[in-house]
Amino acid sequence: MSEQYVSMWKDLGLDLEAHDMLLEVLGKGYQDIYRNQKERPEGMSYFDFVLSEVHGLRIKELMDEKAAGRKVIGSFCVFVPEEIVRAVDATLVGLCTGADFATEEVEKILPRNTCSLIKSAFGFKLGKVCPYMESADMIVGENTCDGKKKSYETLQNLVPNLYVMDLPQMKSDEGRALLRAEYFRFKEAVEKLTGVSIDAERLKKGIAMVNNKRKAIHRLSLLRKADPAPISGLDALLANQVFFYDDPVRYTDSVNKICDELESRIEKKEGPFPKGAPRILMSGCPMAVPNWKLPWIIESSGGVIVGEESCVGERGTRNLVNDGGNTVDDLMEAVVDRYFKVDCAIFTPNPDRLTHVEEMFREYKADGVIHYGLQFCQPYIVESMPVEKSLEEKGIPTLRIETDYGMEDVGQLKTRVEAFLEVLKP
Ligand code: BJ8
Repeated sequence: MSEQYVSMWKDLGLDLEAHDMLLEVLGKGYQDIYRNQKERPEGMSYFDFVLSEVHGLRIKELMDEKAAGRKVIGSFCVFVPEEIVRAVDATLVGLCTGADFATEEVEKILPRNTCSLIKSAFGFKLGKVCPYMESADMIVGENTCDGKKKSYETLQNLVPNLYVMDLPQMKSDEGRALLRAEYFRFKEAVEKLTGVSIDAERLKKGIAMVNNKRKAIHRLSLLRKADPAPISGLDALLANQVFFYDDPVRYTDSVNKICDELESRIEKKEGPFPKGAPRILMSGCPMAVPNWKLPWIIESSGGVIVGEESCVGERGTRNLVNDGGNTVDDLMEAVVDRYFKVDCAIFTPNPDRLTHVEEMFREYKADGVIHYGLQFCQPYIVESMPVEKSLEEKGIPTLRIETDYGMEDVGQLKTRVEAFLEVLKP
């Protein structure tokens, strides 16, 4: 990324030296993992560009929006409803949580045995290297897992603009009522932040924009049913990750263009992996940029990932908001209905997730499931056991992996993944 952004980063209060280091590591990781793949769809050049400008041009766009009076809202969770943010002409961005940074500093204020995702958010803040966090006018935390919920009490002291959204833990009528009340409270908060009052027309527009984005990425997902899969899991993951950063209209167009290309690849039976390569469904914790470790291990060992049962994947993108209502209240109810279906492991009990993993396994014609749990993530690690049990009862091979953002366990993980892929071979 070029010199032209230095003054912007300085104005945002970034630590330029640390930020340079981060960009260097990110660039190298991207080169090694992404650019070295074979037979990538041409349309992925768009995502190469987005990634190369993720702290540059995209931040410049956000700064331009702010200069024009629009607001930027940062989020850590797919429960933050983008439709409501769009309805006030604000922009929702996912905050950086996919890499270790300033770990020593983080462990002075959070226990060492906190999951990497939470530590990463704090590391980017303490290390002053996340331009998204620094440009946000409001940062939304959500009471999901205990780690996040409690760490927001500490984050409150580090950022001036944290808004905490309460979330239900049970799929009951009371749970839905809580989500509904919280979404109305959030609506009021963003109206206050922006000075824009949401009417039905605005909310409908927001819903349409986000629905279109979800339709496009879901179209891409469905194309991965083909054998050979027309796109690698790494590239599909990247498209899912960029979902949280990019301009939504441009993103939708770019994903649809790739889908057109993938359709013609499917006709020609082309793909980055040979027909018959072991097909993997990933399930578990979300993988934020640049967390590509496990997918890279799987695909460099000859497996192809054909789906992600994850918030950076289908858990985050399945289901659209019904845009048929004509009043703000009707449309808000539809927003609540859509998000209340998200089957995050913070819910108890959470039987829908077990059903979805199995459905996805069958729909994407996978040969096995790899469950990815971040170390110290209680909800997903505890739930990985019933997931494994229910899959194995149906004869579906499953491998449970627990890891973090460090690279120390790459060799060991590779050995386990290779052995699993061997079992899946016909
Ligand atoms: S809806 S998955 S994005 S909460 S990995 S921080 S759960 S200890 S990220 Fe999530 Fe929303 Fe749920 Fe999705 Fe806690 Fe686990 Fe860490 Fe996690």
